[in-house]
Amino acid sequence: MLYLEFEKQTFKKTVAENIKNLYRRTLKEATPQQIFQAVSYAVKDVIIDNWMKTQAHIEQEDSKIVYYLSMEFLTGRALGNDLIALTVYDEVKEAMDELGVDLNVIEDQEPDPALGNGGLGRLAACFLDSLATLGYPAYGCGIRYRYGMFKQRIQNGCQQEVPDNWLREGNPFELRRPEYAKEVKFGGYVRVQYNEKTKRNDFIQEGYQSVRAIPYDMPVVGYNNGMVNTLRIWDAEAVSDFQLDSFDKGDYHKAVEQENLARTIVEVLYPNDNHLAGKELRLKQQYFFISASLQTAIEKYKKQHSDIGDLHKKVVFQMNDTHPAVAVPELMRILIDEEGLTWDEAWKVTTHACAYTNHTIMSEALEKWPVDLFSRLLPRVYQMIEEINRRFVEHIRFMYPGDESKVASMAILYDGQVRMANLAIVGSFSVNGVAHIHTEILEKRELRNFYEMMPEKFNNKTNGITQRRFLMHANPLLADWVTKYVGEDWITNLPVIERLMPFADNEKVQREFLNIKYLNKVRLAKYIKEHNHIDVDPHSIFDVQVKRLHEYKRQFMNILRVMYLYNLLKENPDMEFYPRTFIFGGKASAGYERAKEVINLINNVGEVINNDPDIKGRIKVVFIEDYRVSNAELIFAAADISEQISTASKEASGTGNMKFMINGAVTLGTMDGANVEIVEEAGRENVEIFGFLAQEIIDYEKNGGYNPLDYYNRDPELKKVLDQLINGEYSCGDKDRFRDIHDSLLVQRGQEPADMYFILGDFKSYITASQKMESRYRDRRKWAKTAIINIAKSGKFSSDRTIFQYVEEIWHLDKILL
Ligand code: 26W
Repeated sequence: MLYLEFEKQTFKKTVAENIKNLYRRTLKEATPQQIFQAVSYAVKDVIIDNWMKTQAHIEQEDSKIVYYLSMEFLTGRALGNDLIALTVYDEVKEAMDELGVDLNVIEDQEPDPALGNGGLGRLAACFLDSLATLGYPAYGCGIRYRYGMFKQRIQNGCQQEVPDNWLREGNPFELRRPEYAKEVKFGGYVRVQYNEKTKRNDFIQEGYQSVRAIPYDMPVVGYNNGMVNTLRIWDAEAVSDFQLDSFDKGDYHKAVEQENLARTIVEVLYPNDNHLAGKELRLKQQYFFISASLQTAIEKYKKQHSDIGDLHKKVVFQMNDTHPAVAVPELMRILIDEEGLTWDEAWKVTTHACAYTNHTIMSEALEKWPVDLFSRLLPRVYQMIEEINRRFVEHIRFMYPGDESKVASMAILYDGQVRMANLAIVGSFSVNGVAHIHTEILEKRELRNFYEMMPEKFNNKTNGITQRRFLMHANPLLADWVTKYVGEDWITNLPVIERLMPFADNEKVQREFLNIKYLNKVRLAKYIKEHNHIDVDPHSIFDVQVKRLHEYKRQFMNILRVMYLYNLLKENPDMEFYPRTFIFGGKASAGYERAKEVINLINNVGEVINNDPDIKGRIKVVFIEDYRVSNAELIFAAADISEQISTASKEASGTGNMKFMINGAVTLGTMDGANVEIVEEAGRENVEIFGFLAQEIIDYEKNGGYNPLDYYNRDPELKKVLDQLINGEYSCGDKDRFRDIHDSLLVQRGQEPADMYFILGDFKSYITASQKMESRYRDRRKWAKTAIINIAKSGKFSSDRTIFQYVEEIWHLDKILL
């Protein structure tokens, strides 16, 4: 079916009209940014009709809706993506060409909405894409941060954070919807008052401050199906405009405070990944968007239904990690205080409507709030938590009489803290991990007591990525090549990409693949030349690690490997050595000193190696500044080797690993997260695996016995590399610059053991695996075969598969047929 009648001449006319109306300019006079705005408005015009139709249809069918609650949505740019979804990318490119405008340049005008940190936020964006494409009714609910993830600048080799004012030029894809504004209340106290009519106590929050939550809607366009879902992100405004006369009434102070609250609450995304800062403002952000989103869902439901006790039949709330877990007590509060349900009725609805996804076992990421902070900010919600906790603890004691250790590990309120993960588990009907090994670790270790008590809640949903953005948009050459051999079904049914298998051994096909990879490497080399002023050879091996900086992800181990290879080459200038370009990218949280030191080390090592004539350019080291969705697309397409080297058991899933795979890069990694499933799919012989297994790491952590000094003392090459960290070699003689990260490997710090992430223990096997990759690469035909098999076996890792499993096993939604 044709969902869009695209008329090139009309489109061109609309663009010109838009430029005139918006800027009083002709196309010739317009800046690229102005053309971007004009084109985007023209595209939105097209989308709006489908958007309205979809929403009317959902209402008419009275479909069940999933509300995907997430503090982060890392959508990336909309224009190119929407054109692809509308299947008019090529036509619009043509139309623009005829106007003398390069569509790529126009796409580059759009800022990346960076409303997320890393994996969790990008996963949410992939899920929205798949939901719309598969035809399921869904709302993404989040926050419209004024400032998203900071922009990263590298100065003198160090990370500098620059504010990201992504809304400066205006966002043509959003729709402000003040008519759906909601009030959200903070603080004050709860007054209890007997109600003669209902014969119940009323609980009335008084003396509070409130903010007005204003929704902005962004369309989420399904691929070639006419479906448009909504990403609803909330802005905050003061409830009443500043009134001078309130000064006279004596509420001047309060008026100012309310203004400030509204201003600060959506000001900025917390740039922490896997680390809780524990700031009150973050809890305010959480409650703000959750309360507004739940109010929306309930209001929508009540438009068509009178029995609030059946809410869970039409609505499901998926909580993206514990950040939205306040949804559990907030829903209880609304159902009891505002809708008049009894506790038991409300609990039934809540525990049938809420579901929770866990994305990490890193203990520093566990959300806990001090009781006094929580109860001061959300007094009535806190009372709900107290009662949920009281009943749950009673239940634990009933099931495990005399075993207070169960209470200690599972209670929601403990040690003066609210434990959000426990709240999320108790309040949900489903708890899922994001890769097999991760779910298994949750069940057997991290959440073992919960799993034993309520095994039926637990399930796995291995993550996925959208092939529409990460193959079709990111790598048009490879996308066309895939289509040539398997047809275009892969766009909405990725497993058919396995039809490539018969071609994996075909020399002509291999040559085509290698050529496309080469062209993509040329494209990235150009980007690197422009941004880093470094010449890299597209014939060299592009060995890439891009992801947030974190000790457990072990970028440190990677750069130690580069230092090791450099030493080797210096000592044996005539050795066989295939030219290799080591590419890094990723942001460190602003306060994460060790991660920033690693960024500094990478850049300094690059500075030394890239300028050493002795090695004749055979090693290059590049740190790509400001890694984000838009440049990620260039990077995945150009990669030969995908570095997935986390300490086993620590990376819940990873999704970058899948983006590399689908672009024909070969994984060099540990048996961690979804790497394990990549190995299963691609076959052991088509990846390079090294390092301790998760069980070995877990045993070391439990029983001790790991001593990094053993490795340091026994391996002179490794010792040399570590010593170079503190002899000034890579810091212009400053012996202290890298002392902290050096010591983190060798010296115990209080509770923290030396080399917590087993870098020294894995180093040797990492080097070996890395060298094996080099010999694999030398055999060009064999390499092409391996890469093609990886692409062919990537079918499982589409987020379409993941979403289908969520729908079938958790959400139980019906497909919309437009
Ligand atoms: C409270 C601070 C904070 C902020 C973000 C704690 C935890 C997070 C996220 C859960 C971290 C995150 O993004 N986790 C990643 O989620 C991806 C999607 O499931 C996985 O692929 C990654 O392995 C996991 O690290």
